[in-house]
Amino acid sequence: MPLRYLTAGESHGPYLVGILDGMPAGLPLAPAALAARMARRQGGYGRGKRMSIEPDQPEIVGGTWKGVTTGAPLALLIENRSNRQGRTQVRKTVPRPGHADLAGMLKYGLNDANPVLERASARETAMRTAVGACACVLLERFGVRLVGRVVELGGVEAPPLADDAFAPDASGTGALRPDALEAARDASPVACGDAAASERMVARIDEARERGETLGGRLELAVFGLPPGLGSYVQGDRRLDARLGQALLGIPSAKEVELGDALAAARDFGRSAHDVIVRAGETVARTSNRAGGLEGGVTNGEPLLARVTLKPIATQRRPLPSVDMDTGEEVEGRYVRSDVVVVPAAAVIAEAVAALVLADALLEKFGADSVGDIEAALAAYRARLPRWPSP
Ligand code: EPS
Repeated sequence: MPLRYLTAGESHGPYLVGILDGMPAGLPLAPAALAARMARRQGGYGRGKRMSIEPDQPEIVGGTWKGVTTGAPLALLIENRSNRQGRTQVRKTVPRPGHADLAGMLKYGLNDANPVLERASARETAMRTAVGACACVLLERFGVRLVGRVVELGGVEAPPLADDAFAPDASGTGALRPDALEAARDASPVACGDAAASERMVARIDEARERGETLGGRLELAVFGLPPGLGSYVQGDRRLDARLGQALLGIPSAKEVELGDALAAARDFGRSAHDVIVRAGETVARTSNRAGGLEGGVTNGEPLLARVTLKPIATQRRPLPSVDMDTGEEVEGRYVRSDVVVVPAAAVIAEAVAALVLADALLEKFGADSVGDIEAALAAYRARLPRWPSP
C-alpha cells in the first residue's frame, strides 16, 4: 500500500485535517489544482445552506517545495467557517433514524449524539475530496481521467449512453470521451449529462424540499486511460474490485456498488455477460465493456465503470419518530438544517476515493518515489505489452 491517507476533524470544529502519505516527488501541485473538485462537491441543486457558508479552499501545509511534491507526506487543512464547537452546544439525546447517532451513542457509551454526528457528518468528505483530488492530479499526469456523474435521482433515471460513448473518438487523435462526458455533466444543475432527465430531477428535488424530505439516487464513475494490469487476483484483498468497493462504500449514504453491468449480467446467460476478445490492428480489443474494465480483480485496459447507489440522507426537515435516550420516551424528531440531496456531490467524492485506490495500485506496479521513475517504468511496461505485425 504505497499511498495511504487519514482525515481528522469535526463538522463544526475549527479545521478539517488530511494527511496523504506516499505521493511521489516531482508532481506540480498547487491548491488551485484542487479547486474545481472542491467547488463541484459543494454544488448541485438541492444542497443546503451550509454550502454558502464554507469556501472550502484547502491549504497545502506540508509535502511540497515551491509548489512541487517532495515525496514527504502531504498535509492539508480546510477551515470550517461554521465553527460552533466553542459555543455551548445543547446535548442531543434524540438519535435520528438512518444516521450514525444511535449506533455511535451505544458503541462509545455517550449520552449525547453531538460527538457522533460531528464526526459521522458528511462534512468530512470535503477533506476526502481534497486528498483524493491530489491523487487525481497524479493520475492525470499519467493520462488517467475520472468522470463521475449522476445517472439516477429520486427515481428519475437518465437514459443510458450510446454504445460508443466510451470508445476512442473519431478524431483519430486517440483522445477518449471524458471531455464530452464532463461538458454534458457540468452543464447540468444535478451533474447528470442528460438535459431532459436533469429537468425532471430538479422537479423531484423541489417536490422533496416541499415535503421536508430527502432523496437518494445513483452515480456512475468512468475512469479512462488506465493501463491493464493494476490490482491482482493472487489474494482476495488485492483484487481491485474489492479495494474499489471498500472505498466507494465508504462514501456516506452509499449502500451498493455495481462494477460494470453486474446486475444485467446476473439476470442473463453467460455468453451475454462477457466481452469478446478480438484482434484490432497490432493488438487486442473488446467489442463491449460489460466487465467495466475489470477482470480477475485486475484492470484490462478498458474504461473502468462503477455505479454507486445512495440512500436518501438521514437528516430531514420533517424527521422520523425516535426515542429520547435520557427518558426512554417516544418523541417526534426536531427540525435540523440539511441538504435535500447529495448525489451530485457524491459523484465528485467517488472520483476522489477511487483515485486514491487507483493511484495506490499504479504506484504499487510502477514504483512510488518520483514521477520520472514512474514515467519510465510505465513506458517500459507499455512497450512490452503484446503486439503483432498488422495483418
Ligand atoms: C451534514 C449536515 C449538514 C451538511 C453537512 C453534512 O451540515 P450542518 O449540520 O452544518 O447543516 O451540510 O455536509 C457538509 C457540511 C459538507 O461540507 O458536505 C450531516 O449531518 O451529515
